[in-house]
Amino acid sequence: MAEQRERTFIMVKPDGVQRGLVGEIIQRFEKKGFKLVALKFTWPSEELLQNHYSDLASRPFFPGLVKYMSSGPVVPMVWEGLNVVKTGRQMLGATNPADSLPGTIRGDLCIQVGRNIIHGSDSVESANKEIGLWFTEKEVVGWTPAAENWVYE
Ligand code: DAT
Ligand code: MG
Repeated sequence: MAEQRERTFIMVKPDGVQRGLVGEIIQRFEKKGFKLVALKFTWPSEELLQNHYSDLASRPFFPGLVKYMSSGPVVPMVWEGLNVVKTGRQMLGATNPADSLPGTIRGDLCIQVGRNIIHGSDSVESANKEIGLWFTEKEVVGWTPAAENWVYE
């Protein structure tokens, strides 16, 4: 079914990598039942991040955001599944960890908005833009997990 092939762009930010939280974050999406279809480890340029966050270019925190995001390696990923964009955002928690509920990634693992460890697309349109920005078509891999029929009825 096409709805099960919705995709979202998730990225462990430099603080998440530096703090050794990559495995924990991947595990949450894996355990939920979502399917990993792309992943890399890369130190992004300021230019890529300016493009990634172009919607926020006029905000006062934009220069600091780009500096923080380009301060070290990140782990961009693409996850696939039913309602994965919306559910992924719920799994991340609110933008400001002070407002993120316990049980969410930000609610459990970080404290300040400027060090909130993870990015997740906010709509299917942003997901498509972000996936195209960070991955080539070939890097996004179509496959069928052995457990698929135990995740979806
Ligand atoms: P989100 O990452 O939840 O989609 P966003 O797209 O509004 O949130 O902002 C992108 C990132 O910018 C966010 O993860 C952290 C940073 N940011 C947002 N609002 C901020 C603020 N008021 N002060 C500092 N950093 C902020
Ligand atoms: Mg956003």
